[in-house]
Amino acid sequence: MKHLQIIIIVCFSSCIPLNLNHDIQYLKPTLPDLIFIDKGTFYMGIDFDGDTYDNYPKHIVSLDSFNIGKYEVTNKEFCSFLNSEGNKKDNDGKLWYFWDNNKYDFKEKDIYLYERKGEFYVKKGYDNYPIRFISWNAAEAYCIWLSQKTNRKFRLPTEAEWEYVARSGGGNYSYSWVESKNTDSTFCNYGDASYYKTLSKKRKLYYPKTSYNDGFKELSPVGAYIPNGLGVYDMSGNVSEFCLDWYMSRYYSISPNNNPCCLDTNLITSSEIGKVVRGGNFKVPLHWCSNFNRGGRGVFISGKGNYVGFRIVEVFE
Ligand SMILES: [Ca+2]
Ligand SMILES: [Ca+2]
Repeated sequence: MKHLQIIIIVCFSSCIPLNLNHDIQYLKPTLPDLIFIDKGTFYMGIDFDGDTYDNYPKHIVSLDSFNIGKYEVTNKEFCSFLNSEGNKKDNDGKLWYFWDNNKYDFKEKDIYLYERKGEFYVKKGYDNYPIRFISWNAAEAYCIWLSQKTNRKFRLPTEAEWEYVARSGGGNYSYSWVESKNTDSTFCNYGDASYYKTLSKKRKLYYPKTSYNDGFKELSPVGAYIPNGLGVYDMSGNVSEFCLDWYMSRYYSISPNNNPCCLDTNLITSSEIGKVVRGGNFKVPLHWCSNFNRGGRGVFISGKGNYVGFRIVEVFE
């Protein structure tokens, strides 16, 4: 097995499309564009409708003001971080970023940011695609690094902050284009008709068919669709986004009202070991991209996927 792993690493490294004259290395931090979100109070979650699982009861939440990333964090922005800090390992021994001899769901064509002799480059044309293949710890480390470089305070959004922004300030909208109906659309990057065609026969049996094409069969650059009511892009779809909270299915029934965030690991069950991800992505049906839909994703191994990224929040305390 060890021998096989070495072969895979060598093959993978040599297969990366490297034309350094055309690919770009980023060294200096770039501050992501930010949108100011004023403090406010809203009803988080939805009423129990017989079909809901973890996004009820609806409960009152008050939030302090913050800034949030206008877009998902991009390859260009994350590349500077990797060149500054290196690609470190999580506690499980796996690297922050994909560069691993494991069975992640990447293909060579999916790699837009790569390593060569310890330095990181972005493939030409992919600066503004969201970073993915990262662990939650990598996203957190990026926020810490950006805070140190700018003398400001960045972190991941809490789940409550994320939902408040996704709903354009707590409005009763199911999707980022300020839509309240659960309907097919072309206003965000989800698993549309073009994606459906790529599925195996077996997966098609379980995947809702749609006649809509949103313009992207796979990942899209950030900001390719209309923004939500606050001017924030891609809250629905493209990459799912890590939040600060641990995922806990019944958290809404015990959540405090002011600036809630599930950080107490004593509250969660052994099957809930993961950080919250929100917003759905280009590989799932539209209703998974709803502003209310919750999901949990492992911090370490399973956290690295071709459909999970993040955006940042700046706090003013
Ligand atoms: Ca799509
Ligand atoms: Ca997203």
